[in-house]
Amino acid sequence: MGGEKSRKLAQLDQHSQFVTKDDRITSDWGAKLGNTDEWLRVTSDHQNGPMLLEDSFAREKIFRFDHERIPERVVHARGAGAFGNFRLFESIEDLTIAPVLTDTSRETPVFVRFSTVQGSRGSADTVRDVRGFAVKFYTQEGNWDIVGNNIPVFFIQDAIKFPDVIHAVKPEPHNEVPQAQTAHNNFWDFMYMHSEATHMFMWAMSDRAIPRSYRMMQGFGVNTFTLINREGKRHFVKFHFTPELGVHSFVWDEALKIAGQDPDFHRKDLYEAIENGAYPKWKFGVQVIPEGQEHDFDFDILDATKLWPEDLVPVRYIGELELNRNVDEYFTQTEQAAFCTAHMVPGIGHSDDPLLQGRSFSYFDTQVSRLGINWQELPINRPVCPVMNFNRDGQSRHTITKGNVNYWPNRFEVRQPPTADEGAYLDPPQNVGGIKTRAKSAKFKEHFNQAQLFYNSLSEPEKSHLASAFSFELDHCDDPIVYERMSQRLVDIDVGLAQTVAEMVGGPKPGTPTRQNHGKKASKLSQTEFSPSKPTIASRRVAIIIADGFDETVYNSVKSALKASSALPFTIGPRRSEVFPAGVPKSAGNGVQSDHHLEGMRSTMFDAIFVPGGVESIKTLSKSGRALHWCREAFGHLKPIAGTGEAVELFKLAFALPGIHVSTNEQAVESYGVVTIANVAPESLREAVTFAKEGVGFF
Ligand code: HDD
Repeated sequence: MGGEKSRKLAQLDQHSQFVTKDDRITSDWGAKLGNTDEWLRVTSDHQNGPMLLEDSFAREKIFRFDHERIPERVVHARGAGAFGNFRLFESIEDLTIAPVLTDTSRETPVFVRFSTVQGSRGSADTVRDVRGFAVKFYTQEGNWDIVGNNIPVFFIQDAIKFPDVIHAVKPEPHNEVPQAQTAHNNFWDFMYMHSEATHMFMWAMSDRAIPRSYRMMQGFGVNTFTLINREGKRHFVKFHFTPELGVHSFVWDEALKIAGQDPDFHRKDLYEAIENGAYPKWKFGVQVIPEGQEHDFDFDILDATKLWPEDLVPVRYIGELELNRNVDEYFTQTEQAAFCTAHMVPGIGHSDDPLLQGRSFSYFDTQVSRLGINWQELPINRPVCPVMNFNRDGQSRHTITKGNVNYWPNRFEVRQPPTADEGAYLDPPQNVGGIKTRAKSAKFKEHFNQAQLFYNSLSEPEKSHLASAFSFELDHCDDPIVYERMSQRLVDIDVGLAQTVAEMVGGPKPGTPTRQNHGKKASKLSQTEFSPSKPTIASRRVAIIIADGFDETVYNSVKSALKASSALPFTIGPRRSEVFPAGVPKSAGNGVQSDHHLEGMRSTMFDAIFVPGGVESIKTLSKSGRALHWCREAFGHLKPIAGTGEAVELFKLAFALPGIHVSTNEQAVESYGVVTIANVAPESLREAVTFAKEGVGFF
């Protein structure tokens, strides 16, 4: 981030309080308190008397505690946020007058909040769900919010359906079950009854809904916005964020287990990466369609259940988003952060996308219920430019505005509306005609073409994961009408998929499709197309498993090689106290302090496993069911596994599977992601790390 504080961070400092040793406890009205541990009461040596209502210090403490919670977000309640910067490397002044998108000398401070949609505030991070990707740009012309997701389309076309889709996905009303899951009757009932959701549920069943990290997912504005240039010409636009680290997912078994083992996995991953200086970055791009060409497509460009295929409308990458600072306090910063799709700055505008227009009402309204009418005055939400108007008063108003008028026009001509030259927001004239009715244009009625396009464009492993996801989800639906109908619905996407799922979930043999698969594919829909520009294991977590008698030379060289590649090595031993290498007496100070023990952590917390040799160490690990499980589970989750020397024997035991080869000499052998070197030479160690880095599935 450099030494200099962004405008936003400097502004937040004005509202921050630092806790120091010199502080003394006071009441909220500032009076110093000598005892905050005992309620004032009538007492003697022999008897405890009643507590006194008079103790307003005690009452204040309890009263404040009683009111600590605010309503959680009705959707996207579970989330994590961080600060960063947006840098523009190419001006798009041909399209917009917004300096955030034209001034390449600027750095715009941002706050980004990632979230899951369905679960409540305390739910697990790794559930199958869409992820929110909300970006607040604190521009010098006002706050600009892109309130997006990691999936480019949405379940519904019209905002009026939002309460229905959210009621259907949230826990069922009679018993408030299940928490943070799509795997239940009501969700799939709605998906069937509402065929416009077909495209989106294909994405939601794909690997996109179980991201490895917030840092490894795309962000999309989803809705269609407009850009307005100096001539007042409008272009339709979609916003894209593409992660530098590539797009990666868990496998489902892993996501399920982590949800129990470490419900804060994504939150911690983001925090840890930023603390370690592995600042996540995304390229920022726009897809643009000039006004006048909006009818040239076989879908309506204002329909949020459709994407704009990149083969038709390429993404123009113009900037970069970097997150580089964790929040200081979760509540005041992440929980009180409030986004709104209506927050736009001059040069950026709405479109007639019927989802977007409804959203812009909803966000404003929900913030009032969560945070009160003066929510935009909260430090995290305040713009870095002046806010001047005659909106006044309301609960918890902070700003003291001096002067004796609070209306416009006024005789003093204070706070006049700015001219266009002074940077006023532009509403370019738009020709609007039609019939007032509750209907949308004809192209909104087509719901299957892009669902097929998405499915056809996936790689074979992605397709197979998708079939497994449907099989899992519909297995959790116990109302036959739900899984039977859904099995049939899939026929209209792909007959093979429908057959596999119907068989797994006990649906009827799928009938004839009402439409054939058009067979078309598009680029940039499969996540396999988003490999990092530079392959890297930076910020990846690698477990080094040891027991007493491990090979210290190998351990040290692999650990330092991993560190040199900016990976995060963790030593896992049979206990968290010292573990002793071969050839040293077991006395304090001779060993290695492990970071965790084999029972305290599981393979699911790591991206890769390395096991150094050592006769005694491998003997112990080979007898440990848990150690063997670590290796097998990591293998099952398709993780790179490497071992040297005697570790080859451990792997032979763990992976007694046909087709897995382990090395018997000094050559590194890679078989199904397992890298082994039996007779290790120091130079091959470097090779092992390089091997893992360049070839064996870290990316
Ligand atoms: Fe929404 C929150 C993303 C449709 C109503 N939404 C919310 C958040 C994200 C999205 C990322 C969390 C923001 C944060 O971190 O505080 N929502 C989307 C996307 C949509 C979408 C990408 C489709 C393109 N949303 C949508 C509709 C409506 C809402 C159609 C209502 C008509 N969304 C809300 C809300 C929330 C919200 C109820 C809950 C908390 C909040 O706004 O601040 O107003």
